[in-house]
Amino acid sequence: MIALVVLCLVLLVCWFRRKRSRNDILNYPPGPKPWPIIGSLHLLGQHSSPFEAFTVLSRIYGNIFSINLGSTPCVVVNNLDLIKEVLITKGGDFDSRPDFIRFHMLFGGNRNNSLALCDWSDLQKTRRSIARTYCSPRFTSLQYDMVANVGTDEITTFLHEIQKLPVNTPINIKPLVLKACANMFTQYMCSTSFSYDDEEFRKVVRYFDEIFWEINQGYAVDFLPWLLPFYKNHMKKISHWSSEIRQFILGRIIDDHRATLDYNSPPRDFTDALLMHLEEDPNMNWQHIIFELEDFIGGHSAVGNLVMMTLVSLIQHPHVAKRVQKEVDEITANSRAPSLLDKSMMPYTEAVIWETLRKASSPIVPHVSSTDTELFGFNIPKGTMIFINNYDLNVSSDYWENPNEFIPERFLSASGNVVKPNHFIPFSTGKRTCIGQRLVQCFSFIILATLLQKYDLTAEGKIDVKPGCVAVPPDCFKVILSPRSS
Ligand code: HEM
Ligand SMILES: *[C@@H]1O[C@H](CO)[C@@H](O)[C@H](O)[C@H]1NC(C)=O
Ligand SMILES: CC(=O)N[C@H]1CO[C@H](CO)[C@@H](O)[C@@H]1O
Repeated sequence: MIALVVLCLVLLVCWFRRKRSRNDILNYPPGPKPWPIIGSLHLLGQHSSPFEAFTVLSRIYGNIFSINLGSTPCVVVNNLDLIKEVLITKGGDFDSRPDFIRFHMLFGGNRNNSLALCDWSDLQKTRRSIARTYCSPRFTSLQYDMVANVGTDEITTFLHEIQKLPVNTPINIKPLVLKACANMFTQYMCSTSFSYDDEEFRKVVRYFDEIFWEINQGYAVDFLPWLLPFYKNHMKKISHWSSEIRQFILGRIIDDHRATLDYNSPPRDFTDALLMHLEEDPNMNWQHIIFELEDFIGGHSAVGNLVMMTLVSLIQHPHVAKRVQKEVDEITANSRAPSLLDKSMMPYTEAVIWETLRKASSPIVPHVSSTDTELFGFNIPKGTMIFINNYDLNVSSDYWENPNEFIPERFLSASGNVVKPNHFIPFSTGKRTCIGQRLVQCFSFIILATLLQKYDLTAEGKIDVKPGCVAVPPDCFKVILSPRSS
């Protein structure tokens, strides 16, 4: 008890000290007056997503405002000009990431091990450049063809597995979708895939998905680190997931690869490229390789969850599903399976994925200023957390016609090509933009086109998805698959 009181006093003192120091800053962005200890966290609690709260607050304080979350000073930017300033023009001043304890737990005790959650460094530059060739394969490149082949092979297995499940009754399809995605990723990046019945594989795919959900959640402890003792079990669970994943990747993927690596031939895949780089670059160590591979293989959960989100869109909008089916029927003449190479001729299907991403408007991982800087005349000290409110970019009627409706056609030009407006940045932009976006588009397309070619999709009752989030919970809604009659 005494300890608690002392703790509170210390926190209060810190709070007053900090408040004074932030008040001393000239031209700091305006914002709500923080409460002791919790800052303005309570203002977020009243909304279904923090980004909804940010949008509401921006109507009061303007497009750039400050807010203290716990003891962390944050600035929220809400319009396209400001967002581009943070991500592109001044990208170098805002290239750090938040220092949440959870992020360290997920990556072997140091978030710098993670590509997405580390601060910027020369190492990060190197890691991004190795990843680019493989994880952002360009149309018509060797890698793109590999992605197409891997997709086609895996989808055959996936359909086979689906056919083992009952039709016309609600089934738990997410684990299958995730396993298909995981195999596409491991086959493409590591030339290895796993049986759907493999118990270790099943477990690791589940852990990856738990982590993906976890990263997409906000927790009070992120901003109130002194709550940590109450999260002890949670943190233990997180490090358990990630250490199991690490063992799997080492034991079932890397060991084999290393044994068969031929330094005199071109790399067979991403894993080879990483291992070869280890020999050449003194700044790269064994840990970095494992973590980088783990990060990228983990990308499959993002794809799987996006596929699930898109299934929700299709179930909620049967006329959209019908149009996708029409497109896939026409392109395949009902005589073969769709493949990645059909994508450029199936703009509507692609537009459905973009529209799903728009509606989900998943938040961009927060950035942190790595130096004292300024934004449109406001001073931003080093260490300020910057929230990019891309939720506003998706909801605002300044940017979209009928923003609340699901209209894939908004991404189609008059001549039927896919067009994305400049203000649509679901993968962010600039120095720390998403590296996996091309793989996302390729693999999600293949899975969705294949499912829709074979099945009508429905669900029992209404499906609820969390707003402002591209993740669905590890245990989520069920889907009814009915073989198409025509
Ligand atoms: C639905 C799918 C996905 C969405 C919506 C998405 C979106 C994003 C966003 C918004 C960022 C933050 C960029 C920034 O801070 O400016 C990001 C970063 C990143 N993404 Fe993705 N992503 C997806 C899938 C993937 C996949 C499949 C991979 C890997 C194959 C991947 C790899 C990365 C990496 C490595 C970063 C960190 C880059 C850095 O901080 O330097 N993402 N992603
Ligand atoms: C992470 O990397 C940055 C940039 O290199 C460095 O300043 C920081 O101290 C590192 N953090 C940890 C916890 O190692
Ligand atoms: C206009 C529009 O589509 N708004 C959506 C933006 O994203 C949030 C979060 O997912 C949705 O709730 C809105 O409907």
